[in-house]
Amino acid sequence: MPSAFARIKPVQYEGPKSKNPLSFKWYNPDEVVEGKTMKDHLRFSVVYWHTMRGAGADMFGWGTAKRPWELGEGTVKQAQDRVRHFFELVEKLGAPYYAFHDRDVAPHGKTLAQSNKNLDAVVKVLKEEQKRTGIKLLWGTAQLFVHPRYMHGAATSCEADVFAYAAAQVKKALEVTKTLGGEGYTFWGGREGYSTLWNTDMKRELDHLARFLHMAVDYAKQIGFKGQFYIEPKPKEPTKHQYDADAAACLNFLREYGLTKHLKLNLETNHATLAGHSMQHEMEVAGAAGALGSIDANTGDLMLGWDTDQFPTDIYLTTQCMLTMLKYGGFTTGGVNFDAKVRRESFEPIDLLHAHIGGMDAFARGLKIAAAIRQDGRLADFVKNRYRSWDDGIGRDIEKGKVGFKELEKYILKAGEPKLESGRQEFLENLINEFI
Ligand code: XLS
Ligand code: NI
Ligand code: NI
Repeated sequence: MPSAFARIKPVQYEGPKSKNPLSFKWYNPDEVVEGKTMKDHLRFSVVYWHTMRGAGADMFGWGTAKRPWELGEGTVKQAQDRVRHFFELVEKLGAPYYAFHDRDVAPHGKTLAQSNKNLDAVVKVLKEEQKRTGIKLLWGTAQLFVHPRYMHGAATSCEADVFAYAAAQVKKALEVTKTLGGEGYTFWGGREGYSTLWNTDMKRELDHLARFLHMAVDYAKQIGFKGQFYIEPKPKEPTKHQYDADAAACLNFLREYGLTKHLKLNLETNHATLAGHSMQHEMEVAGAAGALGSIDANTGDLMLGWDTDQFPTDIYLTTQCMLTMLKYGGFTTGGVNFDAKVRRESFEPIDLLHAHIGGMDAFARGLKIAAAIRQDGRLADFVKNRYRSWDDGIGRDIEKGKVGFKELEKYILKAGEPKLESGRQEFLENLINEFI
């Protein structure tokens, strides 16, 4: 079978001076940063859904993308062939990981049994290709939002039979993720939300979602799946309100239902901005709770209010991500997963290479800049110094729980008006620019 990427050479690091658009200017997999190779820091992952199945359609127009692997009748055989094109691309990019949904690798069947059979046939090829290339599965997931049966939600559907169907689908998805040695499993709440509260029993739906996640955790134990579970926040799209709205909402949900031990967060940049947050904010919220798991690396367009899922090229963004990631010890099970798609106008397969190369370079640069800022130390020193009043005296007594309101009243009557220092935002912005 002639591959769509046969003429492309493996992408190599050529350094910032190179004019070759199909080379890395910054991503040098074996280069060591803070004691670890770039490859191990960044753990890049390519997604199957946008990369292979994205056709470039939008609500005003048909797909535009030229995709040789989509020419066919949508058979299982075609799905198997598509996998080989995908692995060739990932291999040439030198990305160590990938991620997929059950229904984007294999076609829907008329029955669940048929869908499972289709999936098994494709998983066989995924396994062969993983073995051939050494590329690993970052996480698997089930697509619980495309089929009309999920119109009211999956785990939060008003129909118990839909919950049962979704459970059966996730059961199978967990099994294949385990078979493929997946390092994680992600729950993104596809249609778990509502369009109107007039028809919604929110409390009951949330209880059901928690029940569903507990069942998944139990089943993983039964089959010996040891991968990390993730929940992926998103505030809206496709529903008006998604229950997993942002990192804080997810953490509250996990705590309320006794699930914090079992799930970490998979944060996505464009979802953060839809929630009115920066990606760094979301990562800090997760990191502070010990739940910073993985990231879906993309970006939105500030002029458009949608989940446009563009490839990340903004060095400030990647620097912020990597600063927070390094602060919390780096990725362990997770990675930088490009949940991103090329623009509708970028319709040729080669655009997929430009897109991923740009994203990988932007993150490599962000990593190097973050490491340089940490090595320099002025930023960390500034923050540490800003909180020095808590290191001894009354500050330490408050943190240690040694004093209450009465003691503080007595203290402040004596000490008088507090003395304040500037937050120096502009000074710090200039400092960061020294490194970018
Ligand atoms: C959609 C989500 C989705 C998840 C996987 O907005 O980002 O792609 O990452 O189901
Ligand atoms: Ni995502
Ligand atoms: Ni998204």
